Amino acid sequence: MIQNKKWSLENFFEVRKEVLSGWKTGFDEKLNLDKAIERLKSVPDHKNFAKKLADHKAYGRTLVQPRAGVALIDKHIELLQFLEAAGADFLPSTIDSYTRQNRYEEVEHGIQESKTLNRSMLNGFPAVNYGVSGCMEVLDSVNVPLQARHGTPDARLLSEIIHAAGWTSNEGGGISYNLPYAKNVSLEDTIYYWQYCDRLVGFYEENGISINREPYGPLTGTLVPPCISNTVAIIEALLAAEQGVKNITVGYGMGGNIVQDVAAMKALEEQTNQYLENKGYKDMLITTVFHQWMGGFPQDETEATSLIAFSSAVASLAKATKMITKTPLESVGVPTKEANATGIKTSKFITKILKDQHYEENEILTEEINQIKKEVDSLLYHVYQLGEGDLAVGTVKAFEMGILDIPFAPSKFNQGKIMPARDNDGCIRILDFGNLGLTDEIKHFHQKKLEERAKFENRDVSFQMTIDDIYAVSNGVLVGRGIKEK
Ligand code: 8ZB
Repeated sequence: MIQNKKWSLENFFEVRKEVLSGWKTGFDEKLNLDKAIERLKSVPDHKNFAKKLADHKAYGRTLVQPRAGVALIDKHIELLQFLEAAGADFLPSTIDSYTRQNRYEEVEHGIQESKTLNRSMLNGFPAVNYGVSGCMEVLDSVNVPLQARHGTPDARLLSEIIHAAGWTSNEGGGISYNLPYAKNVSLEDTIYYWQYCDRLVGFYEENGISINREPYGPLTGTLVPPCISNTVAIIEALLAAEQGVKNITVGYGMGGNIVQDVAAMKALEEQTNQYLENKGYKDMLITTVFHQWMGGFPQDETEATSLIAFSSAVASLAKATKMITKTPLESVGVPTKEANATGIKTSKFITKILKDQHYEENEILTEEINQIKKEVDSLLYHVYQLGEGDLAVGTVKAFEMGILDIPFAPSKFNQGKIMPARDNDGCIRILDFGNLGLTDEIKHFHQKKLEERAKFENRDVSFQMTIDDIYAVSNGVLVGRGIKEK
């Protein structure tokens, strides 16, 4: 059984041999760790992801970062330079889906096909096939920090390659890059794979190099109750810290009710720090990331841009350190570079305007913060109980039993029994608790909130509310009332 215990270097190096044999670029001499340390030390501070986050934590303006990635390296560099010029504070390289599934032969075909057709036949940048040298070239072509963003259950080789190339941030985690992305990969396996990725970062930290890690906050991006996503983020932060990670950005996907979103961000930051401290992890630097609306987008490009602006206002008022931007083409698919730039500019304009403002404390906000914290405490209490004190054991058992449960996740290692719905103010609540580890008091609170809505809409609390809510925002309303709004 997997345990939440820091890997010895000996064990890490043993597994590393096997990891580097996973594809031909894994044999690169640039993956020699002395060389990788040298390379990482040569990255200037303004291109170090962890340092830029640390510098801006107290600055006030929420920093913006898009998603972006194409198959051909020249085109990818062109794309990133274009987005940097549009104002991106951080750059990504969104990794293609074949790489995410370690299918490097198919990636090779995709690259060749893209060359022949002169357009990207992959939905992201295939970092593993380009190897350390290719990834170095990308970093050397831009002037802001670079992060790999993906959705990879086993990202060990990918992580080795990007960090050795000088990329100073990696997104993902054993839960958040498994349950929302895969069907058949066990949680025990992915926690193990991500312990490796975190131990690699821990190794670099021990050698004086600061690298940022970012658990993927929004999970399935569809009506995820804040207590679920915050709990997963805190677990992944704790698992990472155990392996020696020091600089962590915890994330949250916008829900749509302003009070609940601000409350979720505050609760997330405070409880992440609190749990890390309680478990004895020292010298941690915690920042936050707010994801612009992750659910269905309106097709109309101007409406989509409005939603991006609204998301930006909430992120700014919540004082998120960073925000991931969407584009006016979200409902279509992978965006053009122009649409991507529009997302960045729209977002950045709002974050600059709102730099000196924040959402004032008030009674409703405080209540919502306390509510979320209570729920997270209840879930984490059960996780630690199940693991008899071990977080990794507890997490595996909790998902097995549905004590932790992510709505709408495809994985068979997730029960998928819970059902969310909005209350009358648009806050995301829980309609069906499945087997969630929540107290009766918490359950009553959610039931009461949903009954208020049912009464207002003159219908029963039911799964139909969930369905109506899923489609609401793309139709220009937050709460799916089951009627056509004027
Ligand atoms: C879970 C994240 C989904 C979001 C965007 C989607 C969606 C995926 C790319 C991309 C720009 C890419 N996304 N791949 N955006 N370039 N290669 O991630 O549109 O918003």
